[in-house]
Order: sequence, then C-alpha cells, then structure tokens
Amino acid sequence: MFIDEAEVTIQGGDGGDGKVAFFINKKGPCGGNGGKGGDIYFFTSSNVGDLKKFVQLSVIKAENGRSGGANRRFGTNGKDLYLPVPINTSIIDNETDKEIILTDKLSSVLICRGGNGGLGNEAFKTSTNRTPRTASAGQKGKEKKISLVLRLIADFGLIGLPNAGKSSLLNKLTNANVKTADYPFTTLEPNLGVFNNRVLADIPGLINGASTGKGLGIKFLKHIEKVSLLLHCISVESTDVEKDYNTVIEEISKYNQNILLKKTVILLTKTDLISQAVMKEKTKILKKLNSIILPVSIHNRSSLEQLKKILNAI
Ligand SMILES: Nc1nc2c(ncn2[C@@H]2O[C@H](COP(=O)(O)OP(=O)(O)OP(=O)(O)O)[C@@H](O)[C@H]2O)c(=O)[nH]1
Ligand SMILES: [Mg+2]
Repeated sequence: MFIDEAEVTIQGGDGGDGKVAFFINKKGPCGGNGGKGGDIYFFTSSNVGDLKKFVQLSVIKAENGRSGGANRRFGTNGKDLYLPVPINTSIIDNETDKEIILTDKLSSVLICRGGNGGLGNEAFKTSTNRTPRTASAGQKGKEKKISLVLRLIADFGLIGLPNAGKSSLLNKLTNANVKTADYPFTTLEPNLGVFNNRVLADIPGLINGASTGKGLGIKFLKHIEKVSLLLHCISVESTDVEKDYNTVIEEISKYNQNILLKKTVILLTKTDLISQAVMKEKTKILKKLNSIILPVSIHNRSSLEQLKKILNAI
C-alpha cells in the first residue's frame, strides 16, 4: 500500500557519562568525557517512494555516545542517523507545528539533536580540589514527535468526480497502466505517470461531502498542491456538468483555496458517447466556468493530441 502520512517519535542519542578515574601513580584525576549522542537528519532520496518504513517504526533513536574511560579516554560519539524520505516530504513538529519541507533544493536537515557527553572528573579539577570524585552524566538526547506528510511531486493533476475518466486519461497519456472500471472509486490511491519527463498525478475522485470525509475524502488533495496545471475531468454522461464542476470546486475550496488559483483546463471526457450537438451544448455551459475547455475521448486520437499540446505548452 502507498503510505503518504506517518507519525513517529524520534530520539537523539544520549550523551555518554563522564568517568571518574585516577592515574595510578600520579594520583590526579584522569576520567574522560562521555561521547556525544548521535543527531537525526532527514534527507531526500529518489529511491524512496513513500513513507511505509515510518509506519512500521514507531520510535527511531540515534546511537548513544559511549561513556568516558580512564586515562583521559573520551567516549566515542554516537553515530548520526540519516533517514531517507521522498522528495517533497513535510516534517511537522507535533508540539510546535513547525513545518519543514524537504524539496530537492533543501535536501538534508537536522531534526533532532543528540545529548552532549558528560564531563569526566578531570574536568572538575580546581586549585582547591585536585582529586575530584565528581563526573557528570551524559545529557539525554532530544525527543520529538513528528508527522511526516508526503506531497507528491506532480506537474499536472487530474481531478474530478469518480468515474469521470481520470485514470483512463492517465493511461493514455503516460506509461502508467492503472485500473479503470465502470464504477466509482476504482482508484483508491494516487497514481503517477510520466508524460514527456513530467509527472501527471491521478487522484481518487471527489464527491459532495468529501471535505467531511465522504467517499475517500480529500486527503489526497495534498498531492496536487504543487502542480502547475489542473485537469478537471467532467464526463459527458453527466446530466448537469455545471453542478459536477461546482461539487469538485467546493470540496477543494474547503481544503485549500489556493489550489483554485491554479491554471485549469476543463476536460469534457468520453465525448465519443454523445453527438456533436450535445457536446457543443455542454461545452458552452462549461465555457462560463473556465476559459479553456477541451472535449476529449480516449477513443479519439486527435483530441488526445490536443491535450498533449496543452501539456507541452506549460
Ligand atoms: N466511451 C468511453 N469510456 C471511457 C472514456 N474514458 C473512460 N471511460 C470509461 O469510464 C469508466 C471510468 O473510467 P476511469 O478512468 O476508471 O474513471 P476515474 O475518473 O479514474 O474513476 P475513479 O477512479 O473511480 O475516480 C471506465 O469504464 C472507462 O473505460 C472515454 O473516453 N470514452
Ligand atoms: Mg481512477
């Protein structure tokens, strides 16, 4: 299953304790400091497709620093932990709500610090206390509860009601081969395909009430937040194309109004099922809602070529 959200507790490594020790002959203190606990970094990797790994692990901890030793031996530092996530993963601190998005520009970031090592007794030596029996304990590593949210990196996003023909278009335009079928909610998870080196995302259909969790809800809308073009699919089978359009727009606006500022093409889909006259009538209605309307059918090659032209021009 494709996992695009995860919650996890991360812990920096604990610092190692300082050591109490004395030179055998010379009597003076020689306890070394403890090593620093490992830090936790996140970095982006194109080899990681989703956040599955983080759902399986509820706590991730970096290595602890080692304790200091006698003869001024410092404890080894705990190894830093580098955790790979897909590009465009947001890391949200659940306590402060602070969010960092790991894009391809910000590729690695320190999220959780390990604790400092404690001081060995040599560090406590003063002119008045030449044989201190004190050492300090290593600091605990920081602990954070974080949410990871993956926002897929797509250039184009297919949206629309269930059964509008979104996945069929994805298959026709790209190398994808996803399931399409004559019933709503065939697509349960986002699908991606590549068209001329750019990524087209197909997300599950939205219905009235999606913003309150109806159908599959609006949780997949995060994946189209970054697209540069929306392809809003409306089937010619609809008896009220304007209503279909408004249903989808309303649900999106309840999630994030900024998505609606994106350049949009309305695709009037499955045009092979109706006459030219009916198609013109429906196109006219949609013209009032958006400047670009393109009638398409997966069985009409020239309509698909026109769509490709539009994508290439973005
Ligand atoms: N005649 C005709 N049928 C089409 C066309 N495009 C899609 N269909 C059919 O319409 C049905 C729904 O297509 P899908 O691509 O699964 O629709 P979807 O929008 O992805 O649906 P959900 O995943 O449920 O949201 C399938 O039976 C397709 O074969 C088209 O251009 N012409
Ligand atoms: Mg689909």
